[in-house]
Amino acid sequence: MKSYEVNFDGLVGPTHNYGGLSYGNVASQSNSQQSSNPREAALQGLAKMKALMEMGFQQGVLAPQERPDVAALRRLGFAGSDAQVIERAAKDAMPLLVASCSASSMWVANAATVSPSADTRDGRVHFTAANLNCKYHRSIEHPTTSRVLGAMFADQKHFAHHAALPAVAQFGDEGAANHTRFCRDYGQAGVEFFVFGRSAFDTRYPAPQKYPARQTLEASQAVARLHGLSDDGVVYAQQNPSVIDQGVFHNDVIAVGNGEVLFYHEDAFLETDKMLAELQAKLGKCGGNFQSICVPRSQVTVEDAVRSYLFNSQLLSRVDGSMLLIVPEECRGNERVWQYLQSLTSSGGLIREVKVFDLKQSMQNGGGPACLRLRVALNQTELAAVNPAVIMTAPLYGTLTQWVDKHYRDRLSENDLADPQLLLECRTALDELTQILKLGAVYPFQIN
Ligand code: SUG
Repeated sequence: MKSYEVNFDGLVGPTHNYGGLSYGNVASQSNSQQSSNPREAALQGLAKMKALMEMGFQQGVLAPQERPDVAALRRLGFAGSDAQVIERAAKDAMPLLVASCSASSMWVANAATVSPSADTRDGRVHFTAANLNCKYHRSIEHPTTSRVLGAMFADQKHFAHHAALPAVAQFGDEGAANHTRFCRDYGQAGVEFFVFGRSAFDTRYPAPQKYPARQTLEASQAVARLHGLSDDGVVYAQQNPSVIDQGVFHNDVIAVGNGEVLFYHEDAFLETDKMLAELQAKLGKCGGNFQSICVPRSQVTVEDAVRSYLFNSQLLSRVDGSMLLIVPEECRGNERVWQYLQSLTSSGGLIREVKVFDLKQSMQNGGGPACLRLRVALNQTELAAVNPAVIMTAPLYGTLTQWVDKHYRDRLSENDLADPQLLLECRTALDELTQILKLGAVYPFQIN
């Protein structure tokens, strides 16, 4: 049976703004307080989805979340009507209002970890929503994430959903941003590669000194257990703590893999040789031929990687076996990175083409092409069981761009977040969206 890697991209929500909320994420901190353009952000994301669909890749869309999150503000003690809750938060605790308005769910690489059916004990596709508990504004995503994923992948015969791990730092889980799957074919058993930043319980593992390590070894292990992965089908590796301290807050800022290939920076991991040997041996047992492409620091520094987001690219397999890299415009703007990419594609290796996308609105918050997508490997039967309204088509693209044009503002600054009208605009837009994507009631304002 044919199998596919389907990319589900996060649709940018109407409150996209630069809140400076992510300590350790250089772009989020350096663009804090700038005014944003939510309409442009959403259209840039949709343009990428459309382009991939037109290139023949399977493409889906994942809905944004209800923001401002009034229910979250109520949990923090703000009371009264919805408008009063917002007004009081704006007056007494602006950082909490900003956090409750973040459109951060757009970076769906952090929504969940997904294991394809070929890897799991019960032969179903498993999803674990990420608790994202390192940052308050992201820790409030998982309940809605679970409802949205449940509405997209509803058939329990094929799909199993797990609630987020316990919401404590020891189980910090950032989802697929630290998870890569290697395989010969999407429908065959593969090797799931979990990268962690620190261990919560084992002091032998070093930890970064400056910025937080968001993913723990124990969280990765728990997800592997929940999904019923075999020991032979899993490799754990530690991210180099010194790159976390240079702004590599997720592994997908310094490495990307797909199929049999890992594309990574020389400084990305600890004990790299041991890790590569384990990947090679385990993928070999699945009939695969593991290959790695190491980008040397002499050609691209960690700083260049963080600025350009070279590794936050999408590595896509084409039918002829060659690979394509989807990179953000910032890679073209960095001379050394662009030179490296030119030499990579002309070297006769696996990666033959680079396509550049303008995702500046998202990039200014530290979210590149790979952050914006959640990969779900599905066979034909499973793909047919997915809610068809979330699969990208030319008509859906048209409907969604019209929806964005109708509902989104083209400028948003911190003061606008206190506008009670924004809440009404967002709810009207999202109510319409749940009808377009046939999700049913998934948002707190639709349920309570
Ligand atoms: O979690 N930025 C996100 C970016 C996530 C990128 N995802 C991956 N690398 N997979 C984060 O740091 C910034 C929000 C703000 O500052 O307004 C933010 O949440």
